[in-house]
Parts: sequence; C-alpha cells; structure tokens
Amino acid sequence: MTATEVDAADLLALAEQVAREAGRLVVADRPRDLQVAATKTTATDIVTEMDRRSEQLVVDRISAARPDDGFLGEEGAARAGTSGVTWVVDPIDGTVNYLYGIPAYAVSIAASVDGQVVAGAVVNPVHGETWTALRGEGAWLDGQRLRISAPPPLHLALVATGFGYDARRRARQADVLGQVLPRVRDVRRFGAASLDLCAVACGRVDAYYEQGLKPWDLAAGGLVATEAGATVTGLRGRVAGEDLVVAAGPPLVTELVGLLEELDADSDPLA
Ligand code: LIP
Repeated sequence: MTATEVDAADLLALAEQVAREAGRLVVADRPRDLQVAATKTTATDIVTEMDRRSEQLVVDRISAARPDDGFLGEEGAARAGTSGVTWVVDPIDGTVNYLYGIPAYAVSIAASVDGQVVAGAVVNPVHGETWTALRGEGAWLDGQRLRISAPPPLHLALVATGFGYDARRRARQADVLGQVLPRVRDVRRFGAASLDLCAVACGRVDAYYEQGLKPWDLAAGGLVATEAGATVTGLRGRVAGEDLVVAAGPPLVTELVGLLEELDADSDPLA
C-alpha cells in the first residue's frame, strides 16, 4: 500500500480528533497531587499515569477506526500492523512541564505510510491550540494556513533548544549552547520538541535545534515545520533524527547547521 492509496486527509482528521480528545483527558483528569509513576532512562526521565492513560486512549480510538494500523508510542505502544500505516504517538510531550503544571505540553500524533510521515497533529490542550499538517498540502494553526517569513541572520535569531535526561548529554549540550549563545539573539527552552517545531512554523522562534529526539518527539511537529516552509534536517547532509534536529527557514538554517557542525553538536557522549 502506498501513501496515495491511503487518504492522508482522513488520517489527519482522525489524528486531530483523537489528539484533541487525549488533550482534554490529560487536562481534565490531571490529579491535583500528580506523582511520578515510574522513571525510564534516568531518574529525571519520568512517566506519569496520565502519559499512559493518554496513550491508551489514542491507541483505543485509532484501533477502533483503523484496526489494521500499527503503532509506535513513547509509552510502549508497539504494533506492526498490516495496513502500511503506522501511528507515531507522544501522549504527553513535555511530561516534566506537565508534572510541574507548566502549560507547555502537547499531545502529538503522526501517521506514517511506508516510513514517510504524511499527516500530523500537535495539540496544546491548555492553550487550546492545534497545529496540523498534510504532506504536500500545507500546515495550519487552528485552521489558519502557516507560511514562515524570511528569517533574520543568525546573530539576530531567536533560537529554541532542549536538553536530554542524561547528565553526560546535558553537559555536552551545555558546552554547545555556551558557544551558540553569543552568536544568536537569545535562546528559549520551552520543554517540548513538538511545540518547539510548531513554534518555528508559526514564527514564535526563528530556529530550533536539539540532540536526542525520538521519532515520537519529531514526527508530527517536523511535518508542521516542513509544510510551513522550514527546513528540518540533521547535520552533514543527514536527515533529522536522534543525532540532531535543526529546523529553520533558509538561509538561516544553513548558517545554523554550519555553526553546529563546527561545534560537533551531533557528537554523542552516550555512544
Ligand atoms: C521531551 C522533549 C524535549 C526534550 C526533553 C524530553 P518528553 O520529551 O520533547 O524536547 O528536551 O528532554 O525529551 O520526554 O516530555 O516526551
């Protein structure tokens, strides 16, 4: 089955509907005394009961509508599927923000066909904002078409970035940031990659870069940024991925990639 045989617009409508519902759940059912349910790669890499409930809701709703599809979810949803469609799900992107009650977290759902993301929805349920994108068709914020404007040069650019859960990686990221900071306008750390990528798409920042992102952090937000006109890439001609993700409009993206290559920002202390 290829992308053309699967109606991507139908996949987008399902992604948006389910992301909104999961967003309502994580806001309405957030326990007052929300606790850490478990830790993952490190003591600071946390999961709450609501991450799990949100992912279960997403899997249940999409499976009911499309029983043959596969899943790749942050909290463990993993199913191959037979339809050629795989849903890439981050049930709460920005879990630490969610734990602390910082209103910068999102439900991120992308549909990929033959390994290519064709539709994506990112919902910030606190602000009630929904970013959507359809490959080759465009990106929208609450239904308004997004097209990035010409970005400033690097020294005037507002750049978002993020840090991993492993102290060795954070130390490396701090070194890189120490070199980047004097070369840009300023830096923002929002705490959720999907919202960082959507911020590039709607001009709230000029650029974003981060090392260590997983497919569910990147899938939907990456399509939103790309369809809004940004370039989403890795370094040294590689695709955007765990090594490094850089997103910005041309020609700023070239300047930033050049600087990050110079700084070996994709070298991984955990490798
Ligand atoms: C988060 C990412 C963020 C990164 C955090 C974390 P999570 O994902 O969205 O960009 O800086 O370390 O990985 O764990 O909240 O889904």
